[in-house]
Amino acid sequence: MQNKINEIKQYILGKIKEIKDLKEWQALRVEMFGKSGKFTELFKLMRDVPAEEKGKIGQILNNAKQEIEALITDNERKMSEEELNKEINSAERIDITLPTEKCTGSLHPRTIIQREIEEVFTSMGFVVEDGNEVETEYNNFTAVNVPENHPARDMQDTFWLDNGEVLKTHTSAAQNRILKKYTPPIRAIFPGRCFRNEDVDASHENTFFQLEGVIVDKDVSVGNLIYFMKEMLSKIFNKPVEVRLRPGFFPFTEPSFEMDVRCPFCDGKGCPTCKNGGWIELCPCGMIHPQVLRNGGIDPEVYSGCAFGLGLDRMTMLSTNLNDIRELNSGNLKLLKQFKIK
Ligand code: FA5
Repeated sequence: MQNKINEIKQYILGKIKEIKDLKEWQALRVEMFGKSGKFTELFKLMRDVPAEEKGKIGQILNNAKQEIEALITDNERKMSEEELNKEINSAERIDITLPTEKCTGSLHPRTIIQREIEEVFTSMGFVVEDGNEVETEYNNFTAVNVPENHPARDMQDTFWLDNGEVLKTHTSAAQNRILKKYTPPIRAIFPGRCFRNEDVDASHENTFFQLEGVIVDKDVSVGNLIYFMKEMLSKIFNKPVEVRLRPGFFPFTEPSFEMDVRCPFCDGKGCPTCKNGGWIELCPCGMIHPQVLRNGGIDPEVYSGCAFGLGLDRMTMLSTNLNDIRELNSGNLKLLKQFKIK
């Protein structure tokens, strides 16, 4: 393994002498950390390393990954600055005095909520990532600890493509890519469209949106999760909110929780929105399972993490007082026109 790591380092040292532009640095990142990248393959080999050597080799591998990622990121930044400067100084000019077409649309209410949440999290140091809608079975299930034949797959039956890929059932499908892309400390949120083979009703759609978040660092605890969620909700609802955790189950978090928020509309006294219970079930969450960290090339002996998966349609319904999720996908202009860009 050590030899293989050295070989890759030598290869990179040779390669970087030839790199001329941003595209080539980006290609090198994919070559190293992409789906069948040289490093990705090395991480797969970790499963064959004898247990007593796993810690040491894992550390060496992680160090090498961090070193190379930093080198690539640094150069990508420099190159993109250079390319931007070139473009600014080039003869290409946009005539900003040209008249534009009159724009009469408004943002979809879900987009407005998504952007508000993104703004709150970015102000707390999170990056916003994108996920694929068509995903590999590995990323959607296996990487997040839902192996073949696990009963949790039944709860997320989805649409399978002929090539064996799936329409992603949850934003957690992006976790593995994100854990591999960044070196801890990681703070990322990733909104996206999800699909499930569901019986559609007022609160369930076959196509819906989630917004997921992960935090990975040394000594991350449930306290971090509660802090960030309370901050976000207080800003969205414009007042301090109270949350509570109940035990839950997800194969990719251990322990797992369901987070409820004290009803912001009646302050917990009971109203139609909280069905008189005083609490609204808001988002599942938990501490990232060590196996999920390992699958993402992160050593769970050194780092811990927490994750949450917010239903974006649910948040939109809450903040607009809509009581039927189907309205959000209906294209009903009478409804959608009521929401304007803030
Ligand atoms: C999940 O999808 C987990 N991946 C969330 C998670 C992430 C847990 C990270 C722990 C850590 P769940 O199936 O409960 O969990 O969906 C999360 C949210 O998505 C739900 O609370 C709900 O708001 C929304 N959701 C799920 N299914 C649907 C559906 N069919 N229609 C509309 N919203 C849905």
